[in-house]
Amino acid sequence: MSRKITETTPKQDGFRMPGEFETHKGCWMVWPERTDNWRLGGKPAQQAFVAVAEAIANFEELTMCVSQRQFQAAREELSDRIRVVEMSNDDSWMRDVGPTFVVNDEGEVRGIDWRFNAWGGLVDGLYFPWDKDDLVAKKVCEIEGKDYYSLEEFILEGGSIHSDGDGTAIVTEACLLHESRNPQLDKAGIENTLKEYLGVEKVLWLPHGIYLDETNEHVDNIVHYCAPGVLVLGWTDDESDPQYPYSKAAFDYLSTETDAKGRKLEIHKIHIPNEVLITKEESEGVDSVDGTLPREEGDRQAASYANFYIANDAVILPLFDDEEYDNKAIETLEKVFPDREIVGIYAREIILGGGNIHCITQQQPLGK
Ligand code: KQY
Repeated sequence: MSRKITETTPKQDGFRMPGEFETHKGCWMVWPERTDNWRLGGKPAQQAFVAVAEAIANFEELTMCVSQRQFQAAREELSDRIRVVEMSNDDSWMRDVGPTFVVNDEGEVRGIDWRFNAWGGLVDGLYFPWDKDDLVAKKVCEIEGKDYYSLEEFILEGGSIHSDGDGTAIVTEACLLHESRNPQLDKAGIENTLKEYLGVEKVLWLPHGIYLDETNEHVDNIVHYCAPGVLVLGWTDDESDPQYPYSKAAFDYLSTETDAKGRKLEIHKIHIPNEVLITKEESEGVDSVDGTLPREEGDRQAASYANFYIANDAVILPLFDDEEYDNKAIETLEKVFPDREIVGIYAREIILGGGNIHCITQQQPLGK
């Protein structure tokens, strides 16, 4: 049985969002099949999702949510250790549509069901409608028997927040203050909601995320908390790249800030890959549909190595077949995570859909 909680907040009840680096019970994903977002009927993306799911399943439980239409195909493609459950959906971004899990000191786990509007609703959302996706968080909590906090009015995607599990959250102004999310609230109102629901005392506000990120620049594409006080930051040395002022502003801000516990932040720069541009063939493989963001030949993708997933004992890292930067990203993460295996997955087919490995996964903490 799951109970929907509307009268209290996680902070009032003694819950906090743990860091992704804390121990997981498992991970949730959704199977990709939208032909107006994924090329060739979703087949290449499905293979990339299988690679991610199997890599994660080496370290923790993995549940794949699949529409009725694709259930049998997904079941065939995935190994038996992966649980496959039927769930209607509008697309496959579990980070954003799934619950944000919170824990208390006794190890009880609850979910948060934010409102979801497909990254901007009727202002600049990425597809219409999104009603099935808006039910995913609640359904995951029901399946797991977890009580969940339900926000009827507050729009938020999981990829737009990171928590250090120790009192600090990090977000971008570009996304959280965008008119398409919560225009009824000012910055202080948004910050207060984050503090109440994530159980944090301090919110760090980066001005921007990754250039051309169609989510209005989610924080999970530019930085990643690796431990309390330790972050990786998507970076470029090329001052003529439009990404440069975004990353430089983030670096300058983080260099002078402290977290909720008064720590100075340890920042590890991780260079973005060379430009990833949609090819003619890739563009032609995507159905063109009114109301869905087009995927045109030559469009630059918001590719970043910061969009990795921290699993139990491993980091699942997107790679781009980039001779200059793939190995450097691996080396940086080997230093930052000496006790975890760094598992690289060729992720071009995922970034072509508008996100990466972190965006398609959602961890469920172990609790007790
Ligand atoms: O979190 C994300 N990066 C999701 C992006 C959605 C893209 C839809 N085309």
